[in-house]
Amino acid sequence: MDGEERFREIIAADEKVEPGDWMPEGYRQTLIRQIAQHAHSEVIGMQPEGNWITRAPTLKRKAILMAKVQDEAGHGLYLYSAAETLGVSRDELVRLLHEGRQKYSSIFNYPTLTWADIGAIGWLVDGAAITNQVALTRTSYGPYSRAMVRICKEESFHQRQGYEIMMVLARGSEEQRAMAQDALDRFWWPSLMMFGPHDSESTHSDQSMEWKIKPVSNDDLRQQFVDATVPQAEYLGLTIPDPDLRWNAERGHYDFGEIDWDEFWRVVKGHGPMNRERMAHKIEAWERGAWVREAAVAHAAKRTAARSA
Ligand code: BYC
Repeated sequence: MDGEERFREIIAADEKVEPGDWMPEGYRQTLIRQIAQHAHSEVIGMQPEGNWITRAPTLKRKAILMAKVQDEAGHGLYLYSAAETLGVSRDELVRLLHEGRQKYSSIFNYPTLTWADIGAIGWLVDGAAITNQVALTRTSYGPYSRAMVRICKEESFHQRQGYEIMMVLARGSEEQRAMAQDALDRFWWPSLMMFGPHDSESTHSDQSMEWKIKPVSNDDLRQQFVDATVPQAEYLGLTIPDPDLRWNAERGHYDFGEIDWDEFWRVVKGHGPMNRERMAHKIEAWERGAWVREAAVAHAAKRTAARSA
């Protein structure tokens, strides 16, 4: 059986494509693009929450937030490693990001103005991320799928810690409730945007679904997220900022209003509230950390030389 035939058989049988297997060049490039974008999102995603580490209201909250932000760095590492199995180096991917030739998730271009935003990010942003990533555990590329399994376990802790922050605020003073509502108002629509454009507008969906890189479509995942999240908002006693949101008994799903797609594309194209700041900070941190990477490489080389002596 030739490579192409074997590849088709693996996809049809819902088995995993592994790094040594033959794969179409388009499949490899699509995975590199998506996994790199995912990795960059995890790393840039440390910034909005990192912003609150020094200001978390208690020592316990600070320790939890530090652990969460550290987890995101770890997720970035798993994902860069998964991308490297496709024959591209992490340095190259970082360079492409810094040159603006690869993307990261639109959601991280919004500011975190209050402590409640940390709750909203855990609840909504990690909640949206889990919805997407649980589906991706079934992706056809083995290393990406396995990275997702581990990441989802950690994300579910992240989601709960965010929801718990929201619960405390929603049951707190009037001022705290108002903070929680304000965070929901600002993060609701950007969270729905995380799932990408409508299926009809999505450039890559048809091919990615045929290759089973994407097991579920953008719109179906967004609907899943809305259906799961509305009852959680009701439990908190908070109002989702969408006048068109209502249960549709016929469909068995919530109907919801239209996303502001102009805003989405503006943010994706680099003109969101925090795009410039996020990238400037990322590049500065990369440059400041050069000596650490150089020292690690020199140390590894010394150890290899010592072992072979
Ligand atoms: N933001 O054809 P489409 C986390 C782009 S981090 C920016 O549907 P695709 C966390 C898309 O790239 C978790 N760009 O694309 C971390 C494409 O542009 P190009 C992040 C977006 O790839 C820290 C164009 O629009 N999760 O959880 O088939 C703290 C057309 O879109 C976005 C992932 O990265 C967007 N939202 O589907 C807290 C999940 N949406 O490349 C939490 C992995 C679309 O042609 N990624 N674009 O120039 C995916 O599942 C898919 O890539 C997407 C998009 C569903 C996002």
